[in-house]
Amino acid sequence: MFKKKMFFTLLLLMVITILAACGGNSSEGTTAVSGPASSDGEARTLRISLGLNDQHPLYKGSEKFKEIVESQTDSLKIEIYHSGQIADDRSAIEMLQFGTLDITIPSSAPFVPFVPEYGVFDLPFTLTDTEMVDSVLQGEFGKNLAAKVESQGVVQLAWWENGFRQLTNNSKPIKTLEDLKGLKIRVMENETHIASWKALGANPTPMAFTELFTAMQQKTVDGQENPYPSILLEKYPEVQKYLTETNHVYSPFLFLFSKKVWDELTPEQQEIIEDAAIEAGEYNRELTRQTAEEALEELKSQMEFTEISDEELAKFKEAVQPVIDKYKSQIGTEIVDQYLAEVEKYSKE
Ligand code: TK8
Repeated sequence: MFKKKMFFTLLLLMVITILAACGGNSSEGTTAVSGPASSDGEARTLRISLGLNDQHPLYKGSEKFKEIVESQTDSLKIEIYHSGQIADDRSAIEMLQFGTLDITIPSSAPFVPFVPEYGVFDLPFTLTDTEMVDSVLQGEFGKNLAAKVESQGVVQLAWWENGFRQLTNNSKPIKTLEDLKGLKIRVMENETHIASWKALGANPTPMAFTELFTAMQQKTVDGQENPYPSILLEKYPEVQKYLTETNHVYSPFLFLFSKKVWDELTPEQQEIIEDAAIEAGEYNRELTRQTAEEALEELKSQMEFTEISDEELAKFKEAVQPVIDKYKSQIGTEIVDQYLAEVEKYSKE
């Protein structure tokens, strides 16, 4: 009798152990990469998922963020995962919503399906220089926009910088609107970008950033558009011959934090993290601008560089105006009017 009881007790223990081990994934079915809430004395690990590689100012800014946070408290540890190791932008945002990832810093475009108002930045040829960018993002407009995201289960702590987007392709030099006809361009998964490149006569293919290099290597797309630092540091000249300065859109990077995880932190931890995200954002912006200048010079030695004349640029802007008119209501008429007023105000200054 005793042996029988022992056997069933052991069997029960084994079953409990196996069930506990299978419980490692979060309830949402994604593998949890958000560290567990810290128990007494043990530091909590916060993981950052980035799409770009460890040479990019986005990674250097994240290292600065890690340095600041870990110098201010022993209760938090920061781990940085680059090159989409954990997830692409959209999946990473969804993981923040589930609380299975702590931080991600995507471009604004893939965030638009979550918060449509962020679509203002995809309206082509609106933000035209860094002073205008700073006056829009660092002022009331940027603050009010960031306040809209908590309903989506994320907290935006700061505006970082991706930069002004430029066109590369492997088919021919681009100097006129006519040259764009039929060009297969990878674009971000964002309706306004798709509509804009269609209006310019190209053939846009929406695709996650993590698939872009392979798509260019395998020639499933002719080209793509991204800021100079990404073009150089992601080694696009290895698979792209032609570079064209278009400045067609300015992309901010959004420092996004999972609201579920944020609410588990102490006020002191929240203050340290928010201040570090803002300070590291200033570092990231300065480094990105300096890198963009240096990258352009280096890219000119590796690729055939063309610019668009003012006369041709006027045709580009005319071609995309219907896109701005069409997407104004989808993004939100009020926020688009506020945004364009900010742009207009600055343009007159
Ligand atoms: C990196 C992306 C990238 C963006 C794109 O995660 O997808 O082309 O410009 O920077 O967010």
